[in-house]
Amino acid sequence: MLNIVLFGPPGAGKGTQSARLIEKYGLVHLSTGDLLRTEITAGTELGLKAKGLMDAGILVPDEVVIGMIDNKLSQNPDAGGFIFDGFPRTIPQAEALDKLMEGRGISISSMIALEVEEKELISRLLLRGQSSGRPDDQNEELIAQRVKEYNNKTAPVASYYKSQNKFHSVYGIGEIDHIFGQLCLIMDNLA
Ligand code: B4P
Repeated sequence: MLNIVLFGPPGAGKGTQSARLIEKYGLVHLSTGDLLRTEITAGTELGLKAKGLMDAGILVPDEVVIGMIDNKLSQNPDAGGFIFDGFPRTIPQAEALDKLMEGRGISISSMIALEVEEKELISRLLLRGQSSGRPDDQNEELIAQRVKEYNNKTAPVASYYKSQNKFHSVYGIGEIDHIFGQLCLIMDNLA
């Protein structure tokens, strides 16, 4: 059973590559960003609280996203494996994920990081903002704030998986198909 954490800064290509990986490997996709946006669209209390933080480029509280992942794991007892996209984003989230997996007799196989320089992230997200209308993709200052949040709170999560010898990385600039091929090489070696 493959359980993969797809890692990287905002705009690195996590969502883009997850869509291809789930199709090829038959995994269940768990994106905390997508789950939070679903709550916002549905106008739930959780969504209302998360919206202000997300629109400001700030991470939502750990207990909120950990609870969402716990629910989704319970809803998919027969999954052949999972891709975690945008989760864990803090060390407490990584520790909680290990516990949630352990309680179900499974574990994370590997973290795969997409490495992309900040200049490229900003131009990709501004471009996406023109068509998606996502409030957090609308201006350079806001995107820089998300990258800052990533550098402060999320980048250390890589060390958590390095210390477990589960860390791999791929250069994330270039053709989407080529990057997908590099990810598949790692996935096939894990299988
Ligand atoms: P997310 O939805 O995870 O947002 P993201 O990081 O911007 O998405 P992603 O990185 O997947 O985008 P992609 O590269 O695929 O999070 C949004 C917010 O939700 C966070 O800021 C936070 O507030 C909150 N949140 C989510 N999870 C949380 C958690 N665990 N804890 C706390 N808060 C949480 O795509 C970017 C663009 O690049 C696309 O337009 C794509 O087409 C393009 N692209 C992709 N690959 C490319 C390539 N190789 N070349 C050129 N363009 C490419």
